[in-house]
Amino acid sequence: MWEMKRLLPILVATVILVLSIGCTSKRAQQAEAVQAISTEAAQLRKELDEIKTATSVATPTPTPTPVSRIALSLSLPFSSDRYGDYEIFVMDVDGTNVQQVTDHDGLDLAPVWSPDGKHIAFTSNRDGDVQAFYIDDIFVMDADGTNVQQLTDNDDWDASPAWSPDGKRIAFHSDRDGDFEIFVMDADGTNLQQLIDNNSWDEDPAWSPDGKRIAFSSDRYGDDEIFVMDADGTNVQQLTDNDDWDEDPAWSPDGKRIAFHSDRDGNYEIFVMDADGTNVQQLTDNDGWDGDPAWSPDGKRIAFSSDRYGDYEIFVMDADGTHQVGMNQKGTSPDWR
Ligand SMILES: [Ca+2]
Ligand SMILES: [Ca+2]
Ligand SMILES: [Ca+2]
Ligand SMILES: [Ca+2]
Repeated sequence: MWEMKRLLPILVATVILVLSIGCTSKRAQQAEAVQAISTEAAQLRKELDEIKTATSVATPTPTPTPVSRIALSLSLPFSSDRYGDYEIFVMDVDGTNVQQVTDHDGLDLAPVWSPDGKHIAFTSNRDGDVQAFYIDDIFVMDADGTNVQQLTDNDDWDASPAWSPDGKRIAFHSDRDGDFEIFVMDADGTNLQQLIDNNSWDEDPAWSPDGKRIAFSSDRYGDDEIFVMDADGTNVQQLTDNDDWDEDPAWSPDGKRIAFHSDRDGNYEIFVMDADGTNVQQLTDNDGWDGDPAWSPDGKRIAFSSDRYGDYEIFVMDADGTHQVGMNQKGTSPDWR
């Protein structure tokens, strides 16, 4: 019995020790489990952050689709100017939402969108005698009409600007050497190059969508024909050949076709041909003047101006000449982006 009395505390101590070891062991296991969960959570957070980073790189902020609009020039009806006060307007493709983007006594003509749609190049005599029709320079402005910059500055007739597809250069025609020639300059007006030098009128440059060629019209063989040359002025090829006036070439966005206007039926009509001059098709046919063709960005339609109902108005048709619709908007020189 005494033995039991002696042994009991030892036994109790042993039991407590065993239980204590057991508890300690369990706490250790719990701690290990917590540590493992914590490590796993950290790893998951790291992976999640990596996924988030990867996702944000893979999907940049989407660029809003630019709204397709048509720029045009229009003579304001209530002007004291001798030739009227031409201003540049832009409108939606259905003829609504018309906005005036220039407001100057000078003649502001022939607007052309930069390829990114942010700027409009145009022709104006605003820096000099606003009564003088033949003293024009090339200007560029933001698409809302602000930030106007003058790119050429002389007393000759610089007109018909055309952007290169990369937006870095602008071609135009000028009579600074006595007759019209095609010139090219950087989009800020520097680095001028003359591409043609002869005694005829070389006009209306239009850059091919791949940037490699420039179409233009020239009367070097009597009446105007459509020509095309490399963008450095070499390798000139004649695309039309007839006794009428073929002018104002415009490349389709895929570069396969060239629209132009011609008076080969007595008044002007819009025609389209393959880029090598073959497969000519007449798109308009009426007694009025139809000209200034400008392709839609998707190449499915062509905007143009026509006085078939009296005043010059902006029209749109399918690229095969069907569905010719007046936009109920007076104006000339449409350009579509
Ligand atoms: Ca004006
Ligand atoms: Ca010339
Ligand atoms: Ca001709
Ligand atoms: Ca006609």
